[in-house]
Amino acid sequence: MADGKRDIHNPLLFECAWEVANKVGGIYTVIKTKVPVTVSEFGDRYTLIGPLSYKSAPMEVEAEEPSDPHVAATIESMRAQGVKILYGRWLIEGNPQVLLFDTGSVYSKLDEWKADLWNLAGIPSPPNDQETNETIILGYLIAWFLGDYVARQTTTAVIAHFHEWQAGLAIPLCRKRHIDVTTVFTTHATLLGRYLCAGSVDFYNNLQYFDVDHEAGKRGIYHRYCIERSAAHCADVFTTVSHITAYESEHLLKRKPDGVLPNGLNVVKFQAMHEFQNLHAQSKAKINEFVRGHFYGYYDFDLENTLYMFTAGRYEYRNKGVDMFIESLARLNYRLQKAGSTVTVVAFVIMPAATHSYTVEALKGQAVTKQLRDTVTEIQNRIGARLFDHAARFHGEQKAIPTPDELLSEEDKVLLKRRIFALKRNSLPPVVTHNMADDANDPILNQIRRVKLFNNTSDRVKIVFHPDFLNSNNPILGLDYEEFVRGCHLGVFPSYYEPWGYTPAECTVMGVPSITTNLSGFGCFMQDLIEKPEEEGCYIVDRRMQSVEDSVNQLGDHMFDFTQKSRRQRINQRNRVERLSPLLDWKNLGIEYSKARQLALRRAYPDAFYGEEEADAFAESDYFGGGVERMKSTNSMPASPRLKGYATPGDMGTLTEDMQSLNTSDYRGYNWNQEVDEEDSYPFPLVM
Ligand code: G6P
Ligand code: 1S3
Repeated sequence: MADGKRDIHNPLLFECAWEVANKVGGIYTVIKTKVPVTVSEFGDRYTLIGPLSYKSAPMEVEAEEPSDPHVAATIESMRAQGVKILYGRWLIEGNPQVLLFDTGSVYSKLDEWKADLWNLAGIPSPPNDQETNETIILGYLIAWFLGDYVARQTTTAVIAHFHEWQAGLAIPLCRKRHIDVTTVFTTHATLLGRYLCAGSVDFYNNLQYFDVDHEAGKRGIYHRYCIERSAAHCADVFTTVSHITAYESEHLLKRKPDGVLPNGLNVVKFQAMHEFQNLHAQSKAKINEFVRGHFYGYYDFDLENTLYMFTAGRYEYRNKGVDMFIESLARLNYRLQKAGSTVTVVAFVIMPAATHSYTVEALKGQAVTKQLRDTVTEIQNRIGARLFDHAARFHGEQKAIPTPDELLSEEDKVLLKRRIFALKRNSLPPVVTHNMADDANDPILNQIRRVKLFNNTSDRVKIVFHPDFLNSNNPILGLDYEEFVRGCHLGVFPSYYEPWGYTPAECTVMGVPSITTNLSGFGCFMQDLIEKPEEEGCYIVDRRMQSVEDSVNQLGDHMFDFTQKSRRQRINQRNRVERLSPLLDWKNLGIEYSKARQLALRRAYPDAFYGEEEADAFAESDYFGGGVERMKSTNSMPASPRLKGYATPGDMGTLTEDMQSLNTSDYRGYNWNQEVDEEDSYPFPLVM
């Protein structure tokens, strides 16, 4: 542990995560988008540590020799003992140093380390849990590196920041081995929370009553839970990504987090508003192309009067609220039909699942429309040539304008008819683009079958389930995710379990309205910051204080109201949404990470801070020089969103030593404990 002699003014930072240069899910986005602000604070005193994935690292990382001689010596010593390491620069904005360990190179040590883990921390590890084995190896490698490094480099303080249990095992090891680093652990969810919510448990009403060891054991994740809990308890500073997950962590991991570090994005502002609006129109045109192909034979609706809604994310049917989304779509369909509406809604579900590639029907749809387009282009060229020739020729006293029959030849008509006849089909447009590995038991397909949204002509709501990531090289829906989001009109994310939720945040910075819930970290964050989020195009469904039925109705109402907006209203709303993006910019939110690191240094090296006003001043300062931009209203711009009076999101940050001494679990205005003491003894009375 800390010996108090290290320089705490220019500390080194090692940030460790499973998803460094290795995309699996949301943590990759956190790490990658945060790099520019972290590099601007630490420069080359910052290094990211993760596992070496031979699938992605060769494309993402450029090998380089470390400039820090102690890092070089440590790596050399580990290599001499058989550890394969890639050190270099991650080729992303900010170009940070990365240190990647090949876990496969030291599998021979697994049993030894498992035994050590049991002796040291009493954490068991079953033989066949590959994810845990990887976690153990990565944890031991990181602890090995840090221990060796701080033994060589003895002058400067070292902060080690760990994300999620899969990178967090090094924390108890650092503590038990008295390695002279200060540690921060950020959890992006809790293992038990995710498992419990995915079942049919009334999670939020029972949070404080779960027998955590028993529940973890019942689900076969006791050993993983032990790793997560020990990381949370052994860290100098423990944080989460939202207040709702802080509350969950307090009850499930049994340590109240020191504070909340909300997730940001690397926001790129356009010079002029219309630029992102133009991007919407361009991307929408590409989605239109897909829709023409997918619905061939049944394409009887007007694309000028069609709205694109979507949900996307990790395939967690209940946690991500897909159940609620599909149910609400069915009700929306009924309401639009009943109202005699001419609006069509095409709803996309983008969630990767096990598949055996595209269906023939889905591929055929794109092929026949492409053929039709090629034929029309050929005919168009021939008509152009005939028209030119006709106009150029001398006609004497006769008319110079040709008749349609003179322009469209019999051969052209036959060709065109053949292409049009090829658009006939015997089946309805498919609701899924791929052959599912387990079609009969797929929860999304079963729900679609239950509510009978089969893309009939009479349906005003059509549905397309794309069970794979989007990519511009795909033969179907060939757009990158960002392009796709920009082309859509509304993102719908009615999550039940969502520690943060990047999907609606990404919509916001791209100027796309979204619906989320007050059980998602993002939803609570926006609700806390903005007075009337729905007026800004950020709709938040209440899934806490009302029944499921009422939540579905509320979601349905938001969707229905959205379909009633005019194009002009939609354009205005997109402008308003886009103006919220500074709230989600790392340039503003990065300060919470800085505070966490400061707190860690203060806890590990209290003597070094003795008599210094600096640390206190730091917590108060406007570190990134601006905070959330105050949104000025001009005549040409939509009115400013009304913020709730916080100058910066940091004002709502909770990371102070004081927080520890407060006898309240008020993470940001929610006085959870007080509510617990009230009559119904529930933090929020959810009737499920
Ligand atoms: C953007 C474009 C406009 C276009 C509009 C369509 O704002 O700049 O030219 O008319 O998108 O909006 P909509 O909501 O109907 O897709
Ligand atoms: C987690 O990923 P998930 O989709 O499994 O971490 C993300 C990044 O913090 C967060 O946005 C998300 O809510 C969590 O659930």
